[in-house]
Amino acid sequence: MNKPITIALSKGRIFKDTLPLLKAAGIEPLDDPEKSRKLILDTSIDTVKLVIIRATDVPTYVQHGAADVGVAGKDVLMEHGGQGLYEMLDLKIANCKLMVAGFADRPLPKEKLRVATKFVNCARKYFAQQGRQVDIIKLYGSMELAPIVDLSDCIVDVVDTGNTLRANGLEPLEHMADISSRLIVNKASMKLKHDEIQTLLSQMKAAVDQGNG
Ligand code: PRT
Ligand code: MG
Repeated sequence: MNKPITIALSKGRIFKDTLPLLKAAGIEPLDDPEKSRKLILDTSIDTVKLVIIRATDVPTYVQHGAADVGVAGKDVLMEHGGQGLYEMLDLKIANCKLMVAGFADRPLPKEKLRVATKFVNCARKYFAQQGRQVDIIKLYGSMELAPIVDLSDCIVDVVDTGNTLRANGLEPLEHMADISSRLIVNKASMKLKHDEIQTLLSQMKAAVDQGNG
């Protein structure tokens, strides 16, 4: 019992929304990642550490067992592919939608649609399923700029309020997927640290069910 557990989290909305769920499992970080430069945080439980990394890196750490457990958006998981990990629990936090967005008054071209996105795998799969021919342009951020400067006809991005789209003259055009964050677990850890992880899962699930997310 009490084997060490490492949990991978990203700063910002996921960290903020995961805190109350971790607290329900008795886990409270001893440092605030928004203030500290530490990348590994101790917690109120000696054997539990948090690693603070980029949101897109969380599945990679968990896949390779560098973290036993992680919290990642479904968008990031779909893009990663999910190899080497189990998606165990919908935490119902950081909710948003994966969407195609563009100019409302400019119909999307039927052929050679130019799509700017950081979600290249999700976008390729979505348009291929519909038999639409696309050129994918990989970007790392500020996707909304791409149609404005005619780098692309549309973008694929996550949307919450839609304010960022509207501020740039864009609108959501097609709904691709509803997104929330998931608790993921390394496949080997699930066997080797079964009791510790099951306890964590059931405590976090109880908090999600009570609406603490
Ligand atoms: O920011 P960074 O480049 O480090 O990485 P990241 O953007 O992947 O991380 P982070 O922390 O911003 O997002 C983590 C996860 O939160 C994502 O993987 C999503 O699952 C989820 N999430 C929920 C969101 C949003 N809501 C969201 N609104 N991720 C990003 N956004 C962006 C959106 O694309 C827009 O640019 O926030 C901006 C504001 O959104 P609107 O629609 O409310 O204007
Ligand atoms: Mg971001």
